[in-house]
Amino acid sequence: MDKSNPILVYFINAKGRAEFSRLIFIYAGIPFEDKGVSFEEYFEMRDRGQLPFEQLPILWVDKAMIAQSCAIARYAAKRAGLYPEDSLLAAQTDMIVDAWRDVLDIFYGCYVDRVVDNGRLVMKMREVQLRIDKLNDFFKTTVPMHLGRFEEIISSDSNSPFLVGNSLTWADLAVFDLVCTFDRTANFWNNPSTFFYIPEPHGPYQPPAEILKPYPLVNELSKIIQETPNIKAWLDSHPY
Ligand SMILES: N[C@@H](CCC(=O)N[C@@H](CS)C(=O)NCC(=O)O)C(=O)O
Repeated sequence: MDKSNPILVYFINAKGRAEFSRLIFIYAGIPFEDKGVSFEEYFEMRDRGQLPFEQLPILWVDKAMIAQSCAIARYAAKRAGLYPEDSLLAAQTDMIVDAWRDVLDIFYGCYVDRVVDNGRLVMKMREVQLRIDKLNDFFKTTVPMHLGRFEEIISSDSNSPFLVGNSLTWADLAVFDLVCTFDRTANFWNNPSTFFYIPEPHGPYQPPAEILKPYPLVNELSKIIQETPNIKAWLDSHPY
């Protein structure tokens, strides 16, 4: 039995790869500590060998630590009752969450390259124009392909607005997280203190408008989640 509140550690003021797990905890009303760290604190943790894969997010559960965003989210989903008990349904939700991870990997790849520097695997920021070119391709190709697949998957069961089965699972929150991230009105696109901000004169970058228009079922699903009291309160008070 887990005793204390889990502690989710990620970069301060960033949705990034931690927001999905936050949404799961928040949706289910599971208290957790949302611990933001600066880049300096991250480097310290990394150099002290405290991060298994030298990256964030991590989750502390009592004295145990979990790294990797999907593993953290899966743990949160099981604890929240949002991970199906049926093996096949569970695998179908895993499929969506793996796609969530693919999309975020490509999204981050628009901003950074992973390179070996001094014998260490690190992220290196791309130059600004390349970031913009990659983001344009990303929004033209990667995002519509994935949203289109999510739309098809929801439409395969006309009795349910959800991706898998007939109740909300962590897979729905994964897709919702992507929808929120690619919303052009999201704060971070215009906030110079965030990782995703593209500085002037090239930026700020704005994702295309009405990204959900061709995907009415994904849109409907997002609205259902957005109107859930816990999620609504979180979004209304969202700091970043
Ligand atoms: N596969 C990992 C990727 C984690 C990852 O890329 N974390 C980034 C932030 S989103 C990081 O810690 N970057 C610091 C670095 O690698 O220098 C996961 O899904 O958690």
